[in-house]
Amino acid sequence: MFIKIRKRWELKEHQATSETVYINRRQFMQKAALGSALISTGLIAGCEEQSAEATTPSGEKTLSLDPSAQYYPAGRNELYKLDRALSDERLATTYNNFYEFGSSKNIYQKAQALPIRPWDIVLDGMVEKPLTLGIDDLLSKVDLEERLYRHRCVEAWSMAVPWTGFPLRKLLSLAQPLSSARYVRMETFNLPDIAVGQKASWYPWPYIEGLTIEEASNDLAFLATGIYGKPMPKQNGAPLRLVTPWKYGFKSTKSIVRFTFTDERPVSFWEEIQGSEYGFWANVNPEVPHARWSQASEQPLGQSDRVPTLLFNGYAEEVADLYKGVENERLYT
Ligand SMILES: Nc1nc2c(c(=O)[nH]1)N[C@H]1C(S)=C(S)[C@@H](COP(=O)(O)O)O[C@H]1N2
Ligand SMILES: [Mo]
Repeated sequence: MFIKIRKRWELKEHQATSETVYINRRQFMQKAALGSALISTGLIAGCEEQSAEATTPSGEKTLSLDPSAQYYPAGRNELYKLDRALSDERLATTYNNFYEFGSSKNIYQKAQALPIRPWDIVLDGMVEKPLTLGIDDLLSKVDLEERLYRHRCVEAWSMAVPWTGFPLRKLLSLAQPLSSARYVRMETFNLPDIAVGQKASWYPWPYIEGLTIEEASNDLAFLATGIYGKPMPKQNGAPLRLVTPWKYGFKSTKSIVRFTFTDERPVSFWEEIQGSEYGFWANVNPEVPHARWSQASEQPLGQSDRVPTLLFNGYAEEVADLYKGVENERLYT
């Protein structure tokens, strides 16, 4: 029996607000029943201290198994500067949101079940050239770079991390989108036999998110394949995850399998669950509170003091122009 000793930097779950409080009582009871079933079969992780470097059941290190290890570390693009210290690597890779593996933050062990090879990515919809390509093929076609970005979860915790990846538009251009396409819709895997959270049928799986073509073409919109100079850990969205640092973290779709070009605004996972609280645009704004909490400040992982939240999470100069002409929409939820 291991007793977990909480470090000073660890956030207790109740100190960060949760996206899931909306769940109605019936769903909650189902969830509670599922939760206690998992506890009684010993499947709930988190009673012991674990290394961030994951190990497979046979004891091999997952990171050394990643066939893309040769690309890391990639050179840093110095254009992307931080106003704060980087978050601790262990925290950023063990305090996660990845509902496919459960709604607690401590899903990193369960996420190790995700098979990340072979991994095909489909580009379809309103394109000149629909295509499917494997992640290793994709990696051989792009130049990886490292960028230091802030990340702000709608729950009001934040981090600052070094992502490795490439601009989203580099991938999208491979499919030659039609000029009539206005949005790109992103989809995560759907593997309920592997991802225990996807057995929860009250969620609208698979996880869906969307951006306008203009947002997706912005320099900041990044597809990350790694973090901290290494291939992406599964819990952070291996092998390919979106990073849009001016938006709340739920926009940054993990473990993407499909990009679909469309002229209809995609309805995202969280929007479908609770559209009054989670909208399409979801740009960070300290002055627009969430329906159930303030967004004025945030709790950086590993820090005891909260810090003020910045408009567009500090990226206004890069992205504010994207929202000219749509000022009347709910841009900040
Ligand atoms: N597929 C998928 N992507 C997801 C989520 C998720 O539950 N499933 N959670 C989102 C939320 S709310 C946040 S804050 C970030 C968390 O990324 P991290 O765990 O790497 O910090 O992932 C986002 N992407
Ligand atoms: Mo989030």
